[in-house]
Amino acid sequence: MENKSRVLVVGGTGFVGRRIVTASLAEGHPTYVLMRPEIGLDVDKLQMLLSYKARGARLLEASLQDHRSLVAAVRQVDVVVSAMSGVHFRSHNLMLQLKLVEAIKEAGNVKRFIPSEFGMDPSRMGDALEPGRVSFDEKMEIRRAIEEVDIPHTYVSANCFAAYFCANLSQMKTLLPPKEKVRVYGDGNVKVIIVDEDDVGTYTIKSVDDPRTLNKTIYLRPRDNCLTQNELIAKWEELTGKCLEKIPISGDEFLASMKDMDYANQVGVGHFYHIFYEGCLTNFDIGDNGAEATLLYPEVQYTRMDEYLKRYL
Ligand code: NDP
Ligand code: GEC
Repeated sequence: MENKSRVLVVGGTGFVGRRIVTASLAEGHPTYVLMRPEIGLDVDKLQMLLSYKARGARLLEASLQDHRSLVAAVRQVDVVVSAMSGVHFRSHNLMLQLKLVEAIKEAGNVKRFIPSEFGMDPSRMGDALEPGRVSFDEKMEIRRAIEEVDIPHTYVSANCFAAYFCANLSQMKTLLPPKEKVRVYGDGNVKVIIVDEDDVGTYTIKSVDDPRTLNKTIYLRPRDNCLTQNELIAKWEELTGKCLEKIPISGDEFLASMKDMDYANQVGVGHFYHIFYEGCLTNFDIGDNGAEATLLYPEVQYTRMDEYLKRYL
């Protein structure tokens, strides 16, 4: 335990953050979780933080709005992982990370910073559609702030979280499996990558003190989870023994559906379009500035999607 990096998780009660905390504890890192006074009466958040403490984590009280408190928190650790919200139907707050970058800069001791990304590679999304592009633009702005002051970093490109893309067979506006009909994007043969969110936590934590990931992007590409929508649908049909009616939807038709949606779902349509029509997760090779997580950490037994789907039966 002595030679393990001390890890601070910011956004530790969030959807990805809680998995990063769990992975950090499991890996034996001295684990610190930011406790924000702004949580107020959010009893669920506080209970979650207390459960981390019971499992051996240390809670550090600090606010992103209070520079001194943040610097004091950051000074106690070697690694900072941010999992701040970046999903528009939750409380999108990525730009607050600039406060964290300022604190890390002043503290001067942090050996690795992992900003909140965990999705598509924003550096490849320069031509992304409005309004969804805002989150990529914001993630790039955070990258610029990090690189400008030479903070050692790792960017995690986690592809599609299974909770949002797997059991719903990649249908929007629901997280549950469709019962009769499934909308198929184009010919349904574009390769996408779906990752169990627990594995996102595991690979992220594996990378934090790895010299091979210093100032690089790690891409999570579990081989068996590189799937087309048709292959995903077939897995569910196999598990249920039931055949679904497939309704193909052209790219133009899908994009046109944006106009009747609220803002958060307009963002979603853009993201789905880039993933399922343009193939933005798989249409490139990982270059010298990147590394593939399952090759770096072959010891991790990642979850396959047929296994993940079983919990929805
Ligand atoms: P959540 O919506 O669960 O929020 C995470 C945390 O953000 C919260 O727990 C909270 O921290 C913090 N937060 C929210 N609002 C504020 C605020 N006003 N001030 C300070 N902190 C705040 O985030 P997700 O886990 O959904 O998203 C994390 C990342 O993962 C994002 O970058 C997102 O884009 C990405 N993502 C990728 C997906 C994919 O399929 N690849 C799917 C979903 C997300 P605290 O714990 O301190 O309260
Ligand atoms: C795969 O990369 C990302 C995915 C990313 O870089 C950032 C955010 C996400 C997704 O997490 C959930 C959101 C968002 C993209 O679209 C998802 C979504 C799912 C939005 C609206 C919906 O109705 C929806 O239904 C499942």
